[in-house]
Amino acid sequence: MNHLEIKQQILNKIEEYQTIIIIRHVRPDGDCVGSALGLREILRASYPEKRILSVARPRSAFFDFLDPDDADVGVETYREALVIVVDTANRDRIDNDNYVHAPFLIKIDHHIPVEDYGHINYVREDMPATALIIADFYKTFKDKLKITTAAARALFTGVVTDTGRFKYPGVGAAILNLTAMLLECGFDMTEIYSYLYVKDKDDYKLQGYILRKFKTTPHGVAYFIITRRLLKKFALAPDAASALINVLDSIKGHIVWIFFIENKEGVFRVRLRSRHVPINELAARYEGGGHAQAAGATVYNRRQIKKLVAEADELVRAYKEEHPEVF
Ligand SMILES: [Mn+2]
Repeated sequence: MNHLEIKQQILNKIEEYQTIIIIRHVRPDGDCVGSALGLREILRASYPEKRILSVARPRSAFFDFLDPDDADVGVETYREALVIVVDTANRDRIDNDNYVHAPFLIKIDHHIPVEDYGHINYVREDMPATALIIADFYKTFKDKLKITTAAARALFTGVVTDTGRFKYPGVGAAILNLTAMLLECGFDMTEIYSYLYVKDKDDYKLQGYILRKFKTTPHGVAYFIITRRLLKKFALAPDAASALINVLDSIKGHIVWIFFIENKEGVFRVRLRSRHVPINELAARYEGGGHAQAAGATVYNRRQIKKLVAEADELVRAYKEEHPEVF
């Protein structure tokens, strides 16, 4: 089935249901929140007679500049609702368990398709943000659908956060054209940046600490372990700390960078990033996955941290050997 056929099927389902509940993944990032709220606003504006909700557990206060989510509703409502899950690769990461009661489930995502948990699975790996999939969906049916300033603002937030302010691979003319369409809806881009760039002073102090203390491997992996003790010392939530991974993103010769964040005693969430060399297969060996250049995993002790770092180092060694022109 081509993209247009899937989009048409999704639109048919949206038209068929009176109640539509949009849900997302745990620990939502800007793209996840932005695509959920953007889709909600587009559907509300387009179908004022329908009940359209974005239901999720409380999100980080960082996104308070976006509209709030909706209060949850009873299971009975789910039983007659269309549920759309955005930005979520696998069932385990869905943050709202009530979707199991829904008669129809649609997955809209841009991560590597590890699990087709929906009745319709619309996965666009060519899109660097789910918000762009929503923007493109609107564009495809713009004769039927309406977009609002609030929708465009939320989607734009998703696009800028998931593309690293248009810096990551996969951003080309088509993406910038979709983004231009959002900007034409008349929100203040500078205002959004003013929220996105602001960090707590403790963030900056930890950033300085990381820059002084990060470790490196012989072939070019930079990594840093954030223990619970460190989180406490800098009064930071694990999510805020893990967002600092970009601190290590431009160290000459170090094309893979990794954060290990201890979220339970001895259990570390792993964030992997890279230039050039794909790291998602490495992540998959440690209960994770993701994109070629941005992936996540989990390790359960220091020995596994060592092993993962050694494997990343070997990956970099092999890559540099095969691509001497890059270095
Ligand atoms: Mn995303």
